[in-house]
Amino acid sequence: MPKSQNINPKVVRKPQFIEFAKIPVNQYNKTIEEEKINFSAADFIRIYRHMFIIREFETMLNLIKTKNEYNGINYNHPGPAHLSIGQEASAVGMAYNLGVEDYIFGSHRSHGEILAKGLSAIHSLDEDQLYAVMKNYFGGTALKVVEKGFRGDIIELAVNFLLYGALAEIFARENGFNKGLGGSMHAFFTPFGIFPNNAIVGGSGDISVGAALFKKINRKSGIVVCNIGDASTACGPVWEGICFATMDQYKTLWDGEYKGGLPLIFNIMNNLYGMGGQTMGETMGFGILARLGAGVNPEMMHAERIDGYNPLAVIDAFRRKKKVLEEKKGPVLLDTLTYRISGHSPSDASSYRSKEEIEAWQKEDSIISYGKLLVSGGIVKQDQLDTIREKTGELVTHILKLAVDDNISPRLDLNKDPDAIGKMMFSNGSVDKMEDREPETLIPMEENPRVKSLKTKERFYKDKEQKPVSKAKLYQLRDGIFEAIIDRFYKDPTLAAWGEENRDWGGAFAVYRGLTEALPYHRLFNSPISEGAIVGTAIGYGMCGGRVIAEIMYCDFLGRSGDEVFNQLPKWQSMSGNLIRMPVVIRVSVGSKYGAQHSQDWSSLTAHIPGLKVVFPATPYDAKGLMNTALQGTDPVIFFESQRIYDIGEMFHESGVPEGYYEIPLGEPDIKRAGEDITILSIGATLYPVIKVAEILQETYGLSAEVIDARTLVPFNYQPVVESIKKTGRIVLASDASSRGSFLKEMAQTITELAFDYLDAPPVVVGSRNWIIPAYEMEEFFFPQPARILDAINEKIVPLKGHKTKSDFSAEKIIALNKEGV
Ligand SMILES: Cc1ncc(C[n+]2csc(CCOP(=O)(O)OP(=O)(O)O)c2C)c(N)n1
Ligand SMILES: [Mg+2]
Repeated sequence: MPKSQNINPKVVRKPQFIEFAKIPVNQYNKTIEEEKINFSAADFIRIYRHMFIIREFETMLNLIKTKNEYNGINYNHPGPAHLSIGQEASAVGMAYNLGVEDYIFGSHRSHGEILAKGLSAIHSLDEDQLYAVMKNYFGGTALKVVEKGFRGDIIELAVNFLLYGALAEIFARENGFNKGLGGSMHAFFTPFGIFPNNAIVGGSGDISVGAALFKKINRKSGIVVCNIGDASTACGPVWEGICFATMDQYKTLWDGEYKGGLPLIFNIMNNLYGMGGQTMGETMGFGILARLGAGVNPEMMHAERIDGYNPLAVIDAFRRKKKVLEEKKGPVLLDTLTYRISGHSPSDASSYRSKEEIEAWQKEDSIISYGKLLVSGGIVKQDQLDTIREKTGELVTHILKLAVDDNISPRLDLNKDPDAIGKMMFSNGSVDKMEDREPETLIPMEENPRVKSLKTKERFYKDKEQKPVSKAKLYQLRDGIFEAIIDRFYKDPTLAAWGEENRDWGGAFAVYRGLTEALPYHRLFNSPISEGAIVGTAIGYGMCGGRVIAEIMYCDFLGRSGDEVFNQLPKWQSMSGNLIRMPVVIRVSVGSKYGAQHSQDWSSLTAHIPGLKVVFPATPYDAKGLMNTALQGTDPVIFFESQRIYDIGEMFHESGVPEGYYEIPLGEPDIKRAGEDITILSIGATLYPVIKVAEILQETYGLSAEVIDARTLVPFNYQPVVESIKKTGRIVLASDASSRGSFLKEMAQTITELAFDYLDAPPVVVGSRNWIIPAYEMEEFFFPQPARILDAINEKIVPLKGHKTKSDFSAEKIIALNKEGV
């Protein structure tokens, strides 16, 4: 508990100076003779070969992109190819000491890193293991291609497999490592510890932290390397990831063997440029990038600049830094200095740098220099190196031939199965626990004070005498969410939860009250105010095999995690060819009373993004059942909770909220009130004003309304809604989201298509106004209130006898408002 760490004013107000230690810059100075202790001749030569394989692979890609031809093979590749010609020593040096249990993450420019890590993995595995990896991957389809007619050992077969899998992926072929759904900027191959590249600059900055957390929390061996570019250090996810990775609590508050820093290296592939912006001297102010470590923690992240043009200097640094991580003193920041001789992309005219500069770096080309070093050190003769180059050219030519042949390497057949990609959007698993071991908890669940107190609560909002239960005795919606979550914590040992004020405080809205007593720090902890990294780390944790609940305190703050929620979380399952799973639940609390930046319902934004499941319960029974299902699943779920109804009791499920475990399938709307004359479909907390509308319709106008609670936005079963409309012929839809572009509009449009023949009037949407949300005292003018919903029904669906309309739903008004943009 941070309470145990007293902050004494006498100490913190004392005058003093902060002292910075020296940051080493290019301090590697071993001779080749000295390195002979560390490397055999075969090792030295293997390093050369790996560098040259990368060089030739990318030279081929460059020629294919610019000339549509390599060694007599013609091909047009319209997709991306961000080449790293010049950076090979950095990639090979980085991967040299890594085993398959060590994970790398990358950027848009990571072909070299993938190949280097793959080649290093091939070297570290024995032949049986290697063959098993290749045979088991997607049924061995890629293996079959490279195995045909191959003569050589398993290691060379695996080299063929690696190059083919990567190239087929770049060319969007089904035999690619990710079925062609990842492509150049997203390719990965987890059996070799190669985790996703990322087309969003800096995207790996927080995801990789989640992977390191997975290793730490689940006591897995291996380290994580986050390979990102120098320009990405200005990106939010990178800074937030660094903050997340360097929190004091790992060293001060986490217990026993969990104490200590994360096993993570931020390896900045510093090629000195973004696309055209020069980081040192133009777009950043750090001068030497390694300086960034200085401000982050007292260890200065063990930052160093290393010469990424010399593979031996990089290997040396990684060997030393791995030790730092083994001593639990991570994370580490490496400024791996390198240079991109190729353009940012093949269309880059290099207008931002001089010819002289490029030539100067070419003169020091790492492969040529390293080759000379080996020759001068008596390790190899020049003709041996020439042979390696020649054979590599033949290998790359062979692989290219295989990858561009439509018969050998077809694409996913979308003519045969037009839904093939759609089927890969979700994994749709149902898994009690992600690993089979005892979950670590602090006390038996029955001894938990909140669990005990919930036993005394009334699980329906009225008692036996039909009197409303007092708030103090009422089982509330927040209790339903709590019960589902604590149950899973005692079931799934990998489950961890984090977010702002998650521990001690009990979650900002008391959903987690009682969890601090139940769980050690490494399973429930407070995060920095880093909404991007809260979600980004959850993504990394999930894709490595852990289940996680991350919390966004207010829906409005989703904007801060926009990239993670829109670009990362939804995409990695399908971009892996549906190989990885993403058991990540993001709890998002929708505010009220706090005005324009703390009360918005953005559920529609998330529902728009393919690859996310979106849930918005409105009752304690639904909240518990849906959270149970979300936590049983293997897909990313955005779980919205309205602050307006956290303390509401169960009003619909007459036997109350069950004490035991039950699931409610995602996607099934629920009829909360049966009726014959008009259907009202609501999302989230709007259920309650809608129920009021149904009562008024019945009592005042003699109309019986059928109220359907959507409960889930994605997936969604329209059948019950269509069945309802078959009876009623009318529908009004309501939710708290601003109506323009909302999910209600999507639903209204789909319903029109599905139920046009049964409708007597168009589906009418009553959302919130297209304004800022005003202060609580004016909220009634913003959110859909019963009167406004009745106005809409009266004006647009069925006249309500004697009803006096206040809101203007006329065509003129709709046109005028849209014209004004409100
Ligand atoms: C968030 C984001 N902004 C901009 C881009 C366009 N872009 C692609 S690469 C790049 C430069 C990245 O530089 P750096 O991080 O140093 O990596 P490098 O390209 O040098 O390997 C830019 C601006 C992008 N892909 N993502
Ligand atoms: Mg760069």
